[in-house]
Amino acid sequence: LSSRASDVLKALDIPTEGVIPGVFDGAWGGSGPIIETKCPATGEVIGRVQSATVDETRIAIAKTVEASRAVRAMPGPKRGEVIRQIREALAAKTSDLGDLISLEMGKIKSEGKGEVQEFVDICDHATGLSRSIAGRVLPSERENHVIYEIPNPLGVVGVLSAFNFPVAVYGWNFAVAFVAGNAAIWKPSPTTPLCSIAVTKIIQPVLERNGLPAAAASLVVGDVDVGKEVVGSGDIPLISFTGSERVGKEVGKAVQDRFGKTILELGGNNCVIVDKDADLKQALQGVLFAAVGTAGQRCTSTRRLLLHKDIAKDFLAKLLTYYDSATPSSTLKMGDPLDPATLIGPLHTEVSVKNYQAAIDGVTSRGGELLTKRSGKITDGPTDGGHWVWPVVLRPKIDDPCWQEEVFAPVLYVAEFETIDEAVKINNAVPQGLSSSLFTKNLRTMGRWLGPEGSDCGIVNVNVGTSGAEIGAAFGGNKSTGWGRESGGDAWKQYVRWSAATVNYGDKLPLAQGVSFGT
Ligand code: UN1
Repeated sequence: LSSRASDVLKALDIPTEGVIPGVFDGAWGGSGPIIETKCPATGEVIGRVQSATVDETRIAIAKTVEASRAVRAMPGPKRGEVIRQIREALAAKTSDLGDLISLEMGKIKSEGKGEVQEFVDICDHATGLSRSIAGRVLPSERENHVIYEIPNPLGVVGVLSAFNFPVAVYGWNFAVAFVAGNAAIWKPSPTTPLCSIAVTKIIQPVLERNGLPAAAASLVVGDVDVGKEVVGSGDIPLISFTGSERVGKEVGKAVQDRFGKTILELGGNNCVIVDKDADLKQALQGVLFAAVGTAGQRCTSTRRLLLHKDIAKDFLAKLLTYYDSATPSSTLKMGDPLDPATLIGPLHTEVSVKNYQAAIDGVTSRGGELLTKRSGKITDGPTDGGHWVWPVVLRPKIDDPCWQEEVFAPVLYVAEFETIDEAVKINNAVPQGLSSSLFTKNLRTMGRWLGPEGSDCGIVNVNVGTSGAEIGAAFGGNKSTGWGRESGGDAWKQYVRWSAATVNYGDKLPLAQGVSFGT
């Protein structure tokens, strides 16, 4: 193990030798297949993790169910206090955990750190929520009656997270689910097991210190069979899944088949519209971060860029200057994710590289134009053994099928528009509905964009890029993105079962709607 990997693992209490247990159900274990986790920048194997068998997954689910009883018995504000302590424990490890995210996922140092910060932020939100999670008291039409709407815990929430946010997405779900009175079982992406182990090791002692069974934050590292066991379990009323539309559709059907609930965070096909009156410098910055940042591997990354025809040529020329300068030594520095000066890291896996290449080949073979000087896999990349690619901008044919699909890589499609109505129509003319941005200084255009004739996405920004949302508002997308909402806002309302309770404190039994029934 390289010294930097071993330093980070040691700081996070992860063994640097031998096999690392990838199952936690109150105790650490696992006897399933060994998963080798690799650093995307160097190919170095940074851990060998023993995954869960299907039987172990079942046991972990049962232990999580048991733990959920202790969580729901704890008063809400006390649960908030536990989350506050978890927040402190996480904050103390921000730097090491952030570095582990960079090492295992491949995102740059400040984004690794930012991801831990996102977990810290949601803990703050959840702690506050623990004192304000509230139902309602409603007037009844009947004399001496009152109606309550009561939120009660669901039990266990299953969280299936993706490789690109190996820490924060679990955080959004765990923190909110927990203050709402639930335990959680986590099935992370098989390519980022160490991040999930590190997080669980931070949470475990806090739960134990507070007299709770640590299986309230269970973990099952594993592949499809483990995921299917969690998704299919009748003991898990809510499945929160982040990943592709293809897998999300299967998850949605499987959970529906047993009448469970889902929160789905699936593909994004996020569009930026730059109008002719926009602050072009600001728009350029916004597009660059959202399209090239995280090497295009956020579900909120910008995939489509629509430029007003009056500014298109100049804007594109400037944008391409940046793209074409993306080298290990330029201002848009590509390189080792842990070097603080780096802005572009590697793709996560070789599969991502293949998808990236297939997208470019597809568009160009159908008559689309490659606008950047370089494209393809970089063989002599900034580090040996990494999944390095040139970020690209393409001008596909206007009816090319690529416009409809998410490619999880730094591939940006560009087109021009004449009227804002046309641009909004193009924004909405895709199956997905996650994030969208309009750059404008025009108040009327903004009003239209935010209203019923505007963007149909879950995130509708103005003069802010498509990615990098804060936790305050509920996060999620519409249409084939799955309609799920997580993190802030009213997202917590999905993590409870609602009861409508009519209470009669009189001595008669009047019926609603004036119905009479003899007696
Ligand atoms: C994701 O890519 O799965 O808005 C989540 C953002 C981040 C979360 C992205 N706060 O880009």
